[in-house]
Amino acid sequence: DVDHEKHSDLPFFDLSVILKATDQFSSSNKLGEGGFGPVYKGMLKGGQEIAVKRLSKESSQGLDELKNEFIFIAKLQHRNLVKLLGCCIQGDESMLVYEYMPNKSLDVFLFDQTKSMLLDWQKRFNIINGIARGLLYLHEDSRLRIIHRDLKASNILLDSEMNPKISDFGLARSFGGNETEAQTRRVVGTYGYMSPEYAVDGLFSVKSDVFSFGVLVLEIVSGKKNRGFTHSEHGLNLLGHAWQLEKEGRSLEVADPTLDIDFQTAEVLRSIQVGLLCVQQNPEDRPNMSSVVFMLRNEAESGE
Ligand code: ACK
Repeated sequence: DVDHEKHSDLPFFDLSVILKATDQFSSSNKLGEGGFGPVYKGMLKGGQEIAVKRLSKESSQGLDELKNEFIFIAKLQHRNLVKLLGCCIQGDESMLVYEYMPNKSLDVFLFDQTKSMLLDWQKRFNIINGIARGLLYLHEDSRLRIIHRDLKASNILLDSEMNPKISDFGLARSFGGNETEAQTRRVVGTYGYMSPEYAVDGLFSVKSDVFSFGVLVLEIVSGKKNRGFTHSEHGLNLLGHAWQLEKEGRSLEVADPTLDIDFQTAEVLRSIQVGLLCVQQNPEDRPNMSSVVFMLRNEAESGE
């Protein structure tokens, strides 16, 4: 498996190194607020740029989430997962240190009018594919078998070439053996991306991640944020629109029609169809991630 390389020696950074790299967590270095605390940009002595997730002291659930993230992500290496460089636990400071992603999150790109123009269809399709592969690795690699549980546009980071990397493993859970489904009383995640069975009954499985992935796909194709349980309706509108345009022999501009995007019909239709399959009400009707990757790849290769 070329995507997988083992994390052999994950370093423990000295607090003084991190303080220096982040300019003592100065406010001008702050990237934003993450699940369990603020995230700062920094630079190591050798020039490598880093992002430091610092546990905020008010966050009671935070330490659990930080540990959870460390335990899970330390085991993983894949080109579509954000890379953990190490951690720093000293005194009352707990931090995780990541490679810095210069293009921030997909959320920022997708829903900002000027930035979204930079996302042509090729890039969008590459992002959809990358997320699918990262998720497939989490779900089906026998060493991992991880459910992310909080897949959403703001948890997808973009590298300098606009390749997507899944981040934020604070809520991830692993499932062992034959176990495919679990239930929780504390429903955590993000409304709009949550599958109905998870939002209503707290039931989660790989299929709840598949649902969130479907929402993401429809958002990436349409450039529009989804809210609530109207995804399939939204997706069907898109699909109908795309087919209509195709019949009329016009180029597809499924996203904002004011954007001048050169859409490739087959890939757009395929992506919308995959998105729609993923957001079906019944978890058993949704495909697993290997089918998703297969369906997407099929089209990408025959389209070339
Ligand atoms: O959407 P953003 O700009 O990208 O705001 C969030 C914020 O920190 C809280 O999660 C950003 N962020 C998180 N990890 C990284 C990273 N490795 N590189 C760059 N930005 C990051 C994220």
